[in-house]
Amino acid sequence: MSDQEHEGQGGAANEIGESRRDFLKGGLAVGAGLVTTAALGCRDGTTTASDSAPAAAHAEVSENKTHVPPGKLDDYYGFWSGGQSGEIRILGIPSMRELKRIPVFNRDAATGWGAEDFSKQLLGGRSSGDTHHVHLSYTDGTYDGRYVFVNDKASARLARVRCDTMAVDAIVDIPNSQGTHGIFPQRHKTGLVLCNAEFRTPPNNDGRDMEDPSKYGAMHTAIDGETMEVKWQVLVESNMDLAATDYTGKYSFATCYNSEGGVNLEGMMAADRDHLYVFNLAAIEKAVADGETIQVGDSSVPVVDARGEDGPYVLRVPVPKSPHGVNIDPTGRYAMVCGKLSPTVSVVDIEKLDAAFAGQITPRDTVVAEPEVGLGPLHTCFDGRGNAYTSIFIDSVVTKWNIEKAIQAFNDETINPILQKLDVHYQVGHTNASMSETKDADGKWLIALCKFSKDRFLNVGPLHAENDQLIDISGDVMELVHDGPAYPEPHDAVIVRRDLIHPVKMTPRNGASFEFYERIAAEDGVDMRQENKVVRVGPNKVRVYMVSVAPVFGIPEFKVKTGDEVQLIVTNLDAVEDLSHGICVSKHDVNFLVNPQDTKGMTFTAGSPGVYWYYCPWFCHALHLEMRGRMIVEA
Ligand code: RUQ
Ligand code: CUA
Repeated sequence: MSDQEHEGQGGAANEIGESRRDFLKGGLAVGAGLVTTAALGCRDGTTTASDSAPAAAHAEVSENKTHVPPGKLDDYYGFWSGGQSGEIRILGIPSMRELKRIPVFNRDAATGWGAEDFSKQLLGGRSSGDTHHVHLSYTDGTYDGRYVFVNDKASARLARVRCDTMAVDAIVDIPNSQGTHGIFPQRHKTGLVLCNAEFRTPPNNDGRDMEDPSKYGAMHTAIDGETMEVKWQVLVESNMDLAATDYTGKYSFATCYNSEGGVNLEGMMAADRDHLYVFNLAAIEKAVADGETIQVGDSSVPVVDARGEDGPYVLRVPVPKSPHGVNIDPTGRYAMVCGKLSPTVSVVDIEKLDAAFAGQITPRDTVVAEPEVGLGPLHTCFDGRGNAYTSIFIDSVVTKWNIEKAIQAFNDETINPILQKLDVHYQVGHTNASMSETKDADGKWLIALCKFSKDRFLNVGPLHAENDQLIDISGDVMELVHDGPAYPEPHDAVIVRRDLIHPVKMTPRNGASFEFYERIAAEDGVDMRQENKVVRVGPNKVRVYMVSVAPVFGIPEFKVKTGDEVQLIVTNLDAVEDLSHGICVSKHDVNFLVNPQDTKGMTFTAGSPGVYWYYCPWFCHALHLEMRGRMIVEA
């Protein structure tokens, strides 16, 4: 047996697991040691689940529970962020089969996204992104199946995916912001999507105040989920991490892990307390309506300046240092703020926030529980039965705890709210449960998005798969049922009941992409569904309109001149489910997908004189290989 095989077996794997924990714990301790280790105090980090059954016992269970027989459908859609890939992925749950990738901020060769003209215009010349948080639009506290929203941390953008076509239809640049990280839509209706800037910058970031970080700030931005317009921003003094909204439309939330305003690690970890920002949306919108705003940069977006002290717009609820996730329980009553550098979750009673805003109680009085859940708590999700599940990064466990008991335990140390700790493999970031972010949390499945997989899969070189582990939470104890290797790096995921999502099978000829091509065709007086036409629109500019019906393109050959800018616009007239075509022009870096009833296009420069075959790259027909034509480039 090779060394590698040894690592896959129980004993060796555990040793390696422990050493990784120790390694990561060490890193954190060094950081924390700069100021204090008190916040990390109570656990040594080696305490992990004893409740979990040995790995071998799981194998059988796993097959039964996640196996979806051939031809059968999953019960849930999982929407996964794709992290550095800049995309969104759709998985079926519980099978964990990957069903689709939706290109968002990335250039995708399979579909042409990012090079195809509509998407290229949306991306504004950029070809990468960093997606973290995927959330669906809501009505009345549950998913309404209309949109998916996702952030781009790299370029401070928000994108929207239409759930009927599962394609992006809008991308907005967020002004005055860097590191857009936490986002969350309102839950009472498809209202605002709130977006947090994680990086502090000079508000007017034009060369002023660069050397004076005390003047830096960060924006909490409200974008209208229907129009995708940036409505307003609130300027706060400290950076913001994760976001959440309540269930009534009254508040939004942001965790703040750098209330110190530090610009290096030491500075960011100096204070033992940071806070949860609570934004009073009605007060902010009144200030915007009354013009009590400031001008920042050259953006026309109204900015409410809420830096410094608590006031009508923002409340700062003190929580232990460097909080990360904030999640609202399905009853809408509690906000769970994960400690990250503190082994606790602070439970904020949302019903007490009005009194705190009115100054009748202190902001800290809204904290009604602070259970100790393990070392490095990051995110919390719910089963709809009064229990919470917190991902614990350093301990590599998911901790299940009872919310009511945690509240009782706040005043009675004899009560233990912790129900179970389950080992995950390894270093879990986000965790989420089926319908957990809605009032319909159903407590069936939980996903643990582990950042490291090491010995869990065949070694494929230095870059390992992530390990998205599926856990059955329908019973009294959590049971690990599946290891899901994933290309890096899903940050967050939501699990949505399948009856809430209604994708179409044929592209509806409406919406932003369709209108984009319609406008162009209207200029040339062309009916894209009827005509095959080559139009010279300028001395060096040609538009080629082509329809496709399996297995032929409407134009078997067309002529252009070397150096011409050619815009090739193809309409797929097939009205047959799954009958996608595409077009690839040899040696011109042109290759894009056209789904049934859709229109897509790409612009390129005609190369040196010669014959260039174009062909359909999607297997569409018995005569698919014959589906091609010639572009003749003349001198
Ligand atoms: S963050 S691992 Cu980008 Cu969602 Cu917490
Ligand atoms: Cu059309 Cu292959």
